[in-house]
Amino acid sequence: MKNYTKLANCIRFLSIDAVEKAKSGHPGMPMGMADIATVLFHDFLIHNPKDPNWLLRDRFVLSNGHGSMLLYSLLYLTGYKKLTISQIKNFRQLGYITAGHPEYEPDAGIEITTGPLGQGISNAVGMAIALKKLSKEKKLSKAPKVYVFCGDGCLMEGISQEAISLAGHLKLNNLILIYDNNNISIDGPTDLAFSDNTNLRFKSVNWEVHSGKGHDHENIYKLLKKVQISKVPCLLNFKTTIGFGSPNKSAKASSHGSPLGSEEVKLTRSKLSWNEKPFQIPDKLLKIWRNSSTKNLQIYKKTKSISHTTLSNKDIDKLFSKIEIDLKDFKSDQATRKSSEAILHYFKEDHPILGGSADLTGSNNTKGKQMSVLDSMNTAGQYIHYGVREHGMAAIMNGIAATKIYKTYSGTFLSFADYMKPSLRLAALMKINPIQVFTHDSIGLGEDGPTHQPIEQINMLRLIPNSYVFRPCDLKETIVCWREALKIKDAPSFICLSRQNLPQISNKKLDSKKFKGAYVIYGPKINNDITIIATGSEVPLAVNVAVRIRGDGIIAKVISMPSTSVFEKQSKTFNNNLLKSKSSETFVIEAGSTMYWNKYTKYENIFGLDNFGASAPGNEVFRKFGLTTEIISNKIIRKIKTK
Ligand SMILES: Cc1ncc(C[n+]2csc(CCOP(=O)(O)OP(=O)(O)O)c2C)c(N)n1
Ligand SMILES: [Mg+2]
Repeated sequence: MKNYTKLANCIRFLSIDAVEKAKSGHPGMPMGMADIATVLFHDFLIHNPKDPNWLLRDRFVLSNGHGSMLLYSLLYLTGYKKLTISQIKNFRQLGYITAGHPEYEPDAGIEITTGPLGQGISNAVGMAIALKKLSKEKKLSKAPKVYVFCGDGCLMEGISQEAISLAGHLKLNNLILIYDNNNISIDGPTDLAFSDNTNLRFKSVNWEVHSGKGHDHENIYKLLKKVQISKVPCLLNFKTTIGFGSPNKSAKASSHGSPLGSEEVKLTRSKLSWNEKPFQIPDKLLKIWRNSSTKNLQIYKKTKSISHTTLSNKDIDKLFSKIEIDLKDFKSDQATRKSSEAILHYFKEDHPILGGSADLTGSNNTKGKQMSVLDSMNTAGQYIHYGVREHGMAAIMNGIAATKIYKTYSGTFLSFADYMKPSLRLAALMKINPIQVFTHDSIGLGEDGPTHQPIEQINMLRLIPNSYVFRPCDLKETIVCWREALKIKDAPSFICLSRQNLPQISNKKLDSKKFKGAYVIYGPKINNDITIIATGSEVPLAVNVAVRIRGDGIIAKVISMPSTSVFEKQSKTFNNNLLKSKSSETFVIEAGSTMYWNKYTKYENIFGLDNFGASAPGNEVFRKFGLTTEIISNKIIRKIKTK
């Protein structure tokens, strides 16, 4: 056996020294998990630092992302080119990839962004799903594995239960969760707030569970060996000591999140017999680390040429031109969620697409008719029944999207976007591209009432930097929005769709080849008196208003704006020209909170609602909140005539 203690101390002291130099960070976790990480990387993890993007590598996820120096140390020691010693010396500094918490950088071996606890476990479930699916499609004998480190915090977070429950159900035997069971979190010993029987908890959701000693290299090796051939996901529950090696701070919360301090660093060096200068790794040890992945070269050579296909923009354009032509004569009123379904029916079995819904398949209309269900028997399926687990679903989708193997989408009601927000934000931060289909997108859903009627959600989504919000008004707009969302490589998309039927009105007006997020759907392009912007189900309402006020001599142009995000990326000239009117009065109609629209016009010109909806048929709820042709027309007429 190798001298794991010395190898592990390389991780410990790189972490201690980096945190010390940065004057901030979390030394306790890397010190506590160094032994397990060392055995894992030397003897089990299949990766190639010289080719970080090797498709069939194992994935390593640090769900307890505060221990980021553990990951950076491992990547430096094993020889990832982007992770130089200068990166380690500049931990937490501007412009370096060694950020406070790991930030997605696959070229450097950072497989996912973590930090918000619980997310990484769930991301790993998505990676395991994608890798099993890929392996089945490629007829490989086994799937790459996903190893995840997590701490007490990740397991206290509710999202972890959603993810492990689905992982157990799907029998993801390529998923190995390694628990840093150190009984410490920030406030002190975990018994302040946490008395779960973690092993029983995992067993109850069909995991294989083993307990081990996290500083006993033989024991760590034995358990990692054991789980290589499991039929279900595995938990390795290792008892560890946070801050291992620090005479005064080990096993204490004080080692969690601040530098040890120069005195304590000295004492730790002495205790662990580490006589090197800060950031210095003895050549002999570095060489062993650098050679640790040579064991993988054979499998690397055998599988490096295996690749996966993606849907190119050209493929997408071709498919969507066909959809547009096929459906161009569709004239009936139809909910946009149904229009969306009509599009999904065009996806083929061999398209690299992985859809799903959080138990609302029949309401979100998210399942294309040829899509087979992905389950423990059919690991190559195209559709996941996520169950009622929205937060878990969004994080699992991030894991799928981060592998870049499949384009993933799924559905729930727009009002439940709140349940998913932390993961939606992380998708945007990581620049990955899952698509969320949010149906029942306004008070127009009616009788299910205010708990289900979204108000502020669409604007919550619009406020997430680097994300795309779509809210089409009919079938043709839905086709264009789906096409655009599928093409986006570096941001998540949110497609908001109606429950209620809507007329087909964009046919002649929307130039689908030149989509700029907004266009004139009714009225003259120039020399109009006023401008009315509307989105989704309120576009037909806006057109009715424009027709009605024409009788009073007011000429309005109606702008349908199915994507504020796309529109706001256009040139100022284009945008100003589109919105221009003789009176410079712009009105907005959207059945949701008004605040976002302040940048387009003044508060009194916005027809929306800053209140919760009501339990009643949809058109009555619209009337209650003043969103009818008559009420809006009268208000506009009064305003313009008294100007
Ligand atoms: C969602 C979320 N809530 C709170 C935090 C702040 N936080 C960071 S680490 C931590 C304690 C985690 O305890 P544990 O996982 O046991 O880590 P250890 O101290 O053992 O390294 C907390 C509360 C966070 N990062 N994410
Ligand atoms: Mg802990």
